[in-house]
Amino acid sequence: MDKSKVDYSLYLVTDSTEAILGDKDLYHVVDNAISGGVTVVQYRDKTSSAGGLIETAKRLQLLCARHRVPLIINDRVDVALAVECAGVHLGQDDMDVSTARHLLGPGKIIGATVSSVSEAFAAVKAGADYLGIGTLYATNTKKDTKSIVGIKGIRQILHHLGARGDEKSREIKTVCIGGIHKANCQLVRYQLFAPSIPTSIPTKGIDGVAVVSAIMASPDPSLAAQGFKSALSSPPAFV
Ligand code: TZP
Ligand code: MG
Repeated sequence: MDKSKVDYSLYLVTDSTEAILGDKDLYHVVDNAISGGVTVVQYRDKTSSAGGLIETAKRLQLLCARHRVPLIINDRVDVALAVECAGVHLGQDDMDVSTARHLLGPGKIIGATVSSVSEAFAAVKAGADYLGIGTLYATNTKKDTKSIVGIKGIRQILHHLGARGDEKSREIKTVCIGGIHKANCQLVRYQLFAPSIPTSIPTKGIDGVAVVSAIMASPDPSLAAQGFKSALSSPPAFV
């Protein structure tokens, strides 16, 4: 995998809880979601033991490798190393990005959750490959979310990365997360994907949307992913 070529446009974060996955099979859902157009998969599981995480991650890694879609492990550098997947996603309370980089080496993807301009610059400096910016909208999927940054907050972070940063900040990949559904993703696209205010200042658009429930809880994850793909690639109907 060449990490510089990863397409972040539709980033699926898994959730195995009853409230979201229900009685569906995790692998079946992920397989269908990839068939529908998901471009990155993050395995996020807050309850399994290390052994359980590794077992599931190994199966997901086989599945994702078959589709040539990168698998990222949430929180756990040790699990990412054990299953030799594409990389890891770290929150502000997880292992710090520079230590993870030291352990994983230059070829693995490291993503970092950020909610502010200062966190974004710190993650870039520490060697992150992409930023998960959020929480965009309040969501039942993550009730302990630190801050709701909204469209305005995300635009501010993107603007600072694009205008004030060095080359690494300007080029870092970004996805937004939190409360994104098919119905609002065109608006998100319109407001965040391309800098919509004409300006001479070099600013940045977002590279993708990260979603949990809109795909994982769907009775038809493939159709749900296809819905995102078409919403993200067609111009919004309301402009
Ligand atoms: N981090 C910030 S919000 C969130 C995570 C993992 C959950 C987003 O879930 P959903 O169902 O797409 O709103
Ligand atoms: Mg975490």
